[in-house]
Amino acid sequence: MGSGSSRSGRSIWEHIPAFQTLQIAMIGLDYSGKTTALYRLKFNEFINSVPTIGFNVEKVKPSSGKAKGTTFTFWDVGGQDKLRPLWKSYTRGADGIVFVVDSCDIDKLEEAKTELTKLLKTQENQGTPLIVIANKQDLPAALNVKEVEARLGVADIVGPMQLWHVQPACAITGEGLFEGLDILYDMILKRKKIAKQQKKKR
Ligand SMILES: Nc1nc2c(ncn2[C@@H]2O[C@H](COP(=O)(O)OP(=O)(O)OP(=O)(O)O)[C@@H](O)[C@H]2O)c(=O)[nH]1
Ligand SMILES: [Mg+2]
Repeated sequence: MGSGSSRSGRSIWEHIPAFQTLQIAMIGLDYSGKTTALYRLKFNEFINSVPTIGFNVEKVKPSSGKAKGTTFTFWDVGGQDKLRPLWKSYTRGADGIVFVVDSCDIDKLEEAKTELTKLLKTQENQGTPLIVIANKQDLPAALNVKEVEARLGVADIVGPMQLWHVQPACAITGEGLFEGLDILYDMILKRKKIAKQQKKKR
């Protein structure tokens, strides 16, 4: 086995080594469903949440999918107005950003766009893989994933090299959440691979 290979025989750049924990900042406006999503990912059950004042932190280890065996530390930060200035302390240095939106609330989507734009303007967030969770897809009033993507104008506000994806989900049932996590994992791997190649070139 050559250098750069793990015990499984795969290149270490095809998965995250078991000893490495990925840091994920989960943000978004209040009432979008972040804490509901966090507990669904952690315990695989619905837990009724109250508005988060401050943050919640949980380790999540998927038992299937591409990210199986990888440990993610999820930082779920409260989304109320007065808490939003704190977001950047969590996104700084994160391996991935999860931005949760309520797909039913058109006014709040506009506000979410403003906040996401502010956040992505920060140089240090521009390269971080981003997954937008178009949450509450179970509700009849929910905009579909394409409409959410268009209203947020994600393509126009991400950094030039930023990897991103918009994932439809329902945090109550968990539908779409682990698929989203797998996609985020893939983007994080891709980014690490690119960073390694660039380092080699120098
Ligand atoms: N129908 C439906 N309701 C949801 C979904 N996800 C969350 N909710 C509900 O939305 C409300 C807000 O959910 P939270 O998870 O507390 O929202 P949050 O983003 O953590 O809010 P803050 O902590 O204030 O930032 C709760 O009543 C949840 O039960 C969903 O996918 N579908
Ligand atoms: Mg919360």
